Amino acid sequence: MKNINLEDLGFKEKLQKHKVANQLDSFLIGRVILQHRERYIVLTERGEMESELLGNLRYTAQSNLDFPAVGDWVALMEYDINKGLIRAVYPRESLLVRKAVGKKGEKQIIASNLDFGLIVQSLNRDFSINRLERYLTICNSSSIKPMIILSKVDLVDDKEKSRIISLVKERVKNTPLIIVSNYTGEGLSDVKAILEKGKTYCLLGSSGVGKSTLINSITGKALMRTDKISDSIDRGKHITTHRELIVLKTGGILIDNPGIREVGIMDNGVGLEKTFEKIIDLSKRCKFNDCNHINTKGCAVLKAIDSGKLDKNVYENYMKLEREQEHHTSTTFEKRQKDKAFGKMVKNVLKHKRKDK
Ligand SMILES: Nc1nc2c(ncn2[C@@H]2O[C@H](COP(=O)(O)OP(=O)(O)OP(=O)(O)O)[C@@H](O)[C@H]2O)c(=O)[nH]1
Ligand SMILES: [Mg+2]
Ligand SMILES: [Zn+2]
Repeated sequence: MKNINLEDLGFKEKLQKHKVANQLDSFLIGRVILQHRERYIVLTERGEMESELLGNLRYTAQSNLDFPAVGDWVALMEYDINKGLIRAVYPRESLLVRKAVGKKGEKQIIASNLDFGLIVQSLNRDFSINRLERYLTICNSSSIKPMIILSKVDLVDDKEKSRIISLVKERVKNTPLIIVSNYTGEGLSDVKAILEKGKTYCLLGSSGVGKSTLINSITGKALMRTDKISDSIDRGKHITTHRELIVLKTGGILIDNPGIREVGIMDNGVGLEKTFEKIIDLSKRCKFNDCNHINTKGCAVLKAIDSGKLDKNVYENYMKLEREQEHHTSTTFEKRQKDKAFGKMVKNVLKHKRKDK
């Protein structure tokens, strides 16, 4: 099969420059299409290579962000037929991250070098406007263009369908919206039409919304495993277990993703600013310099809520995400220093106490 051309894989001129400037000429270049713990499948012009990391890469890595991820371009050498050793990760054009589950302040890579995030929610029961804004925030903070796909339209009536569509249009501006059904085929041609050659699209959304089925419908092949049983059984189960990059014959690169249960945001501020532009504009117009926009009398944001110019639900979701961002990102390093200092103080106090006795 694999006579892949690097342009179809999303290769950009910048990579070539980096290759020359960093003495990576003697290495092959490829893109990570699948990761399974420390094994990577890298697609190159010579085909797929099952690859591992060279020691240097492993030992110099400072955090999990330094390891290759699906979507990364890497420099590698073929040490045996279709076996590779990865020497370096090329600089990333974009990186989609979320908060690592259960780990405070730690980021987890979703995928890299993405152009678009395809946020999928199913119209029947997964739909949540607040969660949608959460996904938009993580896309916006990494300069990845979001697109919204509402799936399983075959499962809702017209009334419910239009209710959700108007809600989305009201809350989310300037973002393409496509309604699909993998069962009836509705909207599939619209999805195909947005996919451009050489551009990378990452599917994002909860488990069971039909991400993998959508890839299968688009390619017309059963490439991805999807759920065979009724999705009302065993809701907690993930069907897709790892990320995988698929190059479409018709152009475009899709990354399938296991359903995300907790979309913890790790924003640099840009994501929230872009997603909640209206609130940011209002807060800039607020006459108080140090306003918290929570309970100050005469606050421009609060006035807008009172007059109905700003939806209270939007405001509440913004505040929630903003608090979350503060909590996770008010530099982890600073926090650690603080905790350490605090820890020392406690220890000293305890020592003194003991002496006193
Ligand atoms: N009614 C209906 N069911 C669908 C549609 N698309 C997918 N399904 C069903 O939804 C279930 C889950 O589909 P998947 O494609 O595996 O979902 P997923 O988003 O990839 O799930 P994870 O891999 O766990 O993240 C399967 O039973 C599909 O047959 C659709 O358009 N309409
Ligand atoms: Mg799946
Ligand atoms: Zn204010």
